[in-house]
Amino acid sequence: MCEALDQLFASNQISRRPQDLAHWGKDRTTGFTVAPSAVVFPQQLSEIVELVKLANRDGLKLVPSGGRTGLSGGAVASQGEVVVSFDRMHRILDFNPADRLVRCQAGVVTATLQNFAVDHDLYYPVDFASSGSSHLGGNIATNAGGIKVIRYGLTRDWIAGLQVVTGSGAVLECNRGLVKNATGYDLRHLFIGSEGTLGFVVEADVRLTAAPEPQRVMLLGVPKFRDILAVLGQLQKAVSLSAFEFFSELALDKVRAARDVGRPLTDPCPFYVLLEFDESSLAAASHAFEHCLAEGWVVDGVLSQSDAQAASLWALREDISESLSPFAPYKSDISVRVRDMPGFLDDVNKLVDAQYPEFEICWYGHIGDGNLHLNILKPDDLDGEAFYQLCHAISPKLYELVAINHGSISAEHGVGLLKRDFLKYSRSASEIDLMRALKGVFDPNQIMNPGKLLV
Ligand code: S2G
Ligand code: ZN
Repeated sequence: MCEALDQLFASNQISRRPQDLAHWGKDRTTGFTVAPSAVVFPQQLSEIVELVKLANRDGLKLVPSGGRTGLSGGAVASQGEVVVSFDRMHRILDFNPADRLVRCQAGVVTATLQNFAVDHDLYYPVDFASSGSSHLGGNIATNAGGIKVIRYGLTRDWIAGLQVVTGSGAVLECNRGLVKNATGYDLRHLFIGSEGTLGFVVEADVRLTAAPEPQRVMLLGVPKFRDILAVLGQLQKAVSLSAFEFFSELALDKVRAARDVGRPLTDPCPFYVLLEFDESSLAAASHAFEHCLAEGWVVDGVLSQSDAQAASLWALREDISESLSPFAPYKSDISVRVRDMPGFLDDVNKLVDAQYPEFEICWYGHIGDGNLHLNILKPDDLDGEAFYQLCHAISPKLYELVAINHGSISAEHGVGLLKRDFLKYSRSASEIDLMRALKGVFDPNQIMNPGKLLV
């Protein structure tokens, strides 16, 4: 046990209680051992700096922990690491309307930031199902995407400044909220998406934008997977989409069962598209819908008539993840360029049908930005470990298809522990070597989130 930790943190800022280690030592990923040696709750920058220096001196390994909503094991401590929770660094420190910048501690919950923006007649557009629990620091660590990427981009696009503590204890103030800054490498963008392997994100300058005009939601029934892209093309020509999501009938079944809600359309349909757009372009959206209907790409549809109805339609999509979790799904979070989607979809479907004839396969995701979530549901009669091994063993075939399409084996959930062995399907050997070299520059003693992203 490291006594130095107890000198650095007050007794109420450190725990070795088994229930605390079990709680803070993991995220939402299943299948990995959870075995931290301690969890600490820093409350200020100086404690993090001293902790990093202590870790370098005494060989401690540190795992950053935010909202613990991760899905690739990025915040799992399985080998005696010290979990560093940002639960107590959760304040919004400053807001400047002239710059539309909010200075946040890493532990600010995403939804808190979203609500802060609304209270100041502005908008923070990065949104996803777990925003009520996820921390801004974790969103930055994985460059979180979510449901509005098609119009607003990803977390990376909204971070104007970052305060980080590197793995060697240096404090960096990256970019300081500037719009323009042409003074060399933008280190901010190295830390965004680094999954806690280069250092800690401590504070961020977050950009806000003008609130969108009122939005309308359409939910369409699409019989054929590949026609979803024809519908996307038609709608994109007609309106400015703020979201273009899809999900399968099986996903809807699981949400309906979990939430006890009715069908959105009269009859079942193999796939559904949920799209959102500016109310002012309703006529154009309706015209595009009629065209899709005439082409047979769509067989039915519903248009939100109220905010409440829009929210209930969105819930059918956003509740999928939670509704599937009782089935311990083996998750894939893959992306290809939208132009490559049709052929990729065909190939993946052929693979999935051939490889998993006996498994229930659940499709959903952000097809508008090329991101598919493929969840293989664990059969009741199959042991979890056996199921995981079976799926993990077949993953290379799926990732071969991703590689052929120059896609990503992890579109938004990060690599963490779960996808680490498959990084080579998306990144070249020279890229991986350079990432290892960068890790050595920022974290020379390999104390930061060991085993995640890079082996
Ligand atoms: C989504 C949420 C996490 C999951 O619903 O878009 O990113 O379960 C997912 O896949
Ligand atoms: Zn997603």
